[in-house]
Amino acid sequence: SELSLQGFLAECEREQLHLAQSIQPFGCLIGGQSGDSRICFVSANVEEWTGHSADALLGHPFSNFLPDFPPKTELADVAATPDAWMQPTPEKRLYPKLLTGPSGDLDGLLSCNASNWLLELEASLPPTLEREAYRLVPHRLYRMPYTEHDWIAQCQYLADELRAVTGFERVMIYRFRPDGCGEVISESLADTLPPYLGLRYPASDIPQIARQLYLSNRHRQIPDVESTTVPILSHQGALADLSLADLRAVSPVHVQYLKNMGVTASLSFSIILSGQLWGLVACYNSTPSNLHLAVRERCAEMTQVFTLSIGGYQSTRRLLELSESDQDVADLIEALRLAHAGQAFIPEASMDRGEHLGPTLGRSLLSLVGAAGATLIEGNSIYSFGSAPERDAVREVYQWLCEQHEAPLFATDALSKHYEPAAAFVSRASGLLAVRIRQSEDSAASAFLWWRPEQPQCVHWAGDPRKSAMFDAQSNTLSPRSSFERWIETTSGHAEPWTDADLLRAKKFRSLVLRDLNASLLRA
Ligand code: BLA
Repeated sequence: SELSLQGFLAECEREQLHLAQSIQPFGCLIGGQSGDSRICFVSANVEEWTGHSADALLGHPFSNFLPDFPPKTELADVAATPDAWMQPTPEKRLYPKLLTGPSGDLDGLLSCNASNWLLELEASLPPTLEREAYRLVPHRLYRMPYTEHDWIAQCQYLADELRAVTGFERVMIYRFRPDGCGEVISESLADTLPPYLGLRYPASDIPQIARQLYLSNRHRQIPDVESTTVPILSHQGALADLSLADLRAVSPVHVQYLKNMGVTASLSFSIILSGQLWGLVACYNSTPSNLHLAVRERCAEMTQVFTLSIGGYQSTRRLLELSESDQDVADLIEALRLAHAGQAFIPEASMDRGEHLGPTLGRSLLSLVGAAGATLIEGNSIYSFGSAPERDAVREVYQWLCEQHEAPLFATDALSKHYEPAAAFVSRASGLLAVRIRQSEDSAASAFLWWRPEQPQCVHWAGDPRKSAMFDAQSNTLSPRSSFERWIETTSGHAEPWTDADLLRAKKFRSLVLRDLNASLLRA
């Protein structure tokens, strides 16, 4: 039922992922309090990886375990004691082949935060794979996309390239939208798999706490959802904070989600732009897959280079948008002038569709802010273009606007949340952007209203996701397909939100119309 779903989702947001007190078994962990090099937690598998028993480590100085740490080559930048070395530092440090355990060389990953330091150990890359792992990031990733076509190609290139390097079956670029929900904007996948490209998902599929963790970690690996987690043994009850741990055990809910997707291994890379989590690259495989730390690091490097092109593309788009918006506003003003000159403003009784005002006017109106419908109100006349509510409904919306909203600009992606009667035309016009030009008692009021339809109609999907028979009803609550349906539910009554650029265009347009009006008033 709806209530239990809400309760379940709230539960997800409360799960303290970083305090899991267990790890995945693809390595082992040793840790202690920040600034204190005594060991106060180890994972229960520490002996099989290092040859040192938990008892021999817990409560003892770190130097008993690794006398040569910190490495001599790094002594210059920090005071020479291990205690100083284990102070909180913002980064993680990778030490290839830090030591040799019973089954071979181990890479070390040292991380510190305010509460504790952690040293994680994983199998080192075999020499035969080194060449591949340390290959340079391909030149093409440094290209700056200028056009939308280049941008799409760049995303595809990253997805294809990461799929080739990781050998995974599906690689998706998953982008967070302003309201926190996510959209698959690019995808590289094996022929046999159903595409998720273009689908959108509710924000709750990736809880806030998980997003926070992706902000401080460049990659996250889950080699096998069937593997058994390893508990962390603690000295005198200390709690390990695993925020920066690569080995952190996975939430049971997410494990279930992955199983429902038919996924056994998952690998994700954070896309961080201006300190914000812009999105994720999510890689999935139906069989277990454990990539070496060096390979994960290289993939993270590729993702980071890609991030530069997002920034570059965004600023190019912004400049282009500025000049295009000037042109579009000018075109619309011109179309309005022509319509007036042709005396096309016939009394409302004769016609309420605006087509007779000339084809350019309708087109210019709609394209100014990317709307599906537009209404022009001049005194008592109402002209609509494209997909807009009925005339009487429009009149009432307009009346409500004049009574309730002082500001000349009003924008919402969910009109019915502000104005209840709008529920009657929610699928046709959930979004409203309104610009009023004059409102004084003696002058004829005029206004421009733009409409956008309810959201799912705008989503480009490959096939109807609701027709997928991939998942049984029992697991349905946690599959990407059922999540997509949940997204449709949570966004019902909402249109694609108006962007800052849309609002800027509307404001520009308003000030130009005002200028023209004032000019003609002066002439009169
Ligand atoms: C993590 N959930 C994730 C991640 C993705 C998704 C991409 C990042 C890590 C990963 O890929 O393994 C969601 N994956 C998706 C979506 C698609 C996809 C939407 O392929 C669509 C194609 N997940 C839920 C609910 C909860 C939840 C209701 O759906 C509530 C607990 C939890 N998701 C959840 C958690 C993580 C996560 C806890 C973090 C996993 C971790 O890093 O330990």
